[in-house]
Amino acid sequence: MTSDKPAHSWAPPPADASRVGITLETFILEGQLGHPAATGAFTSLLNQIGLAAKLVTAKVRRAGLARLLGYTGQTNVQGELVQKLDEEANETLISVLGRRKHCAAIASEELETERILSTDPRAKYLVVFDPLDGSSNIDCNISIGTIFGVLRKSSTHTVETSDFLRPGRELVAAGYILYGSSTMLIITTGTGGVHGFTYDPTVGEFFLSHENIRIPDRASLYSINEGNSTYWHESVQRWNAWVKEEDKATGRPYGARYVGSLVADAHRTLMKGGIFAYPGDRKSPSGKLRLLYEANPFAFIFEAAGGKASTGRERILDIQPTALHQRVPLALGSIRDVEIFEEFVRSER
Ligand code: P6P
Repeated sequence: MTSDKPAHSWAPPPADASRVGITLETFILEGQLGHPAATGAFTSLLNQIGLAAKLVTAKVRRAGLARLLGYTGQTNVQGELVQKLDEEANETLISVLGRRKHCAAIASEELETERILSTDPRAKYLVVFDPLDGSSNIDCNISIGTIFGVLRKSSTHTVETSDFLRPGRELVAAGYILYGSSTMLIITTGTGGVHGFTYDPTVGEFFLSHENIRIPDRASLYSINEGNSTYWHESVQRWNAWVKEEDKATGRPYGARYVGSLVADAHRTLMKGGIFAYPGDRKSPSGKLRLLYEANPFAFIFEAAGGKASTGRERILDIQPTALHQRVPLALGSIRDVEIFEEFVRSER
C-alpha cells in the first residue's frame, strides 16, 4: 500500500458578502448548478424537491409531538415494518412531484413498482428516491435523510419499469436532505459542482452554506458495521485490520465512525473524507443498500465532489440495473481510500 498523508477535511470557503443569503431557489433559477440543458421544467422540478424537503423536515422536526413516531402496522416491499414517518415522507414527495407535471413517474423504496404521475408530453423527468432513509433511527432521534436522483425520460411511451433501469451515470441530478442537528440539502447536476444548503426554519428557506463541496483525496476515517465482520469475506477482514494498524505515514489507525443511517454516514464522509463501506458478505452477497435510490445518487454526488464509489470491483455508476430494488455492495468516499479498499477486495484469495 502506498504511504500518502491524509488531507485535511473540506472546509467551506469564507462566505463573501455576495454569496450570503442565496436561497436554493435563486441558485437553481440562476442555473448555478451548471446543468447544461437547464430548462424551466428542470428548474421547476428541482425547486419542487426543495419544497418537499421543507414539508418533510417540518414533519420530522415535530414527529414526537405529532405522535408520528411508531409503526403503521404495515410492511413495505422490503418486508420492513413501515414507520409512520416513512409513509408521510413518501406521500409528501409523491404529492409534491405530481403537482407541476414535469415528473412523469417515480420509483420509491416504499413502493413495489413505479408510480406514474403524469402522461403529459411535457413530463420529461423520472425521480427515484428513498423518502426517509435510516428509519430504524427515527424513534431514537438520530439523523435520518431523504435521498433522490433525477433521470430524463428516455422514451416517448408511457413509463414502464425498464425506463428506470438505467446506469447511474445517466442521472441528470442527485442529492439528499439530511435531517440532522440542522436540515441540509445537498445537490449536484454532476458537472456544476456539489452544493449544500442549510435550512433556516425561522424563514422557511434553504440558504447556500457549502458552495462547491470537494471531498479530500484521503482521510483517516472509516465507517462500516463491524457487527457484520464475522460474515465478511477475508479480503474485507484484512482491509479492516489494515485500517486499524499503527502507521503514522498513512494516518493509521483510522478513526471509526458509524451512525447506521446512510445519509448521516455518507454526509460526514463527504465533508471529512475517508471511506464508508457496506460490502457484500457471506450472509448478504449483494450487501444491503439499494442501487437505484441509495448507491447511485451518492455515487453521482461523490464523483462530482472528486470522490469515488464502487462495489469494490466496479464503478457503481456503470452498473446496468436489472430490478428496481436490487441491492449492491458499496464503498463510498475519498478516491484514495476507496482505491485501497478495492486493492484488498481484488486480492481476495
Ligand atoms: P445496518 C438504514 O436502515 C439503512 O438502510 C441505511 O441507512 C444504513 O446505512 C444501513 O441500513 C445500516 O444497516 O445493517 O448497519 O444496521
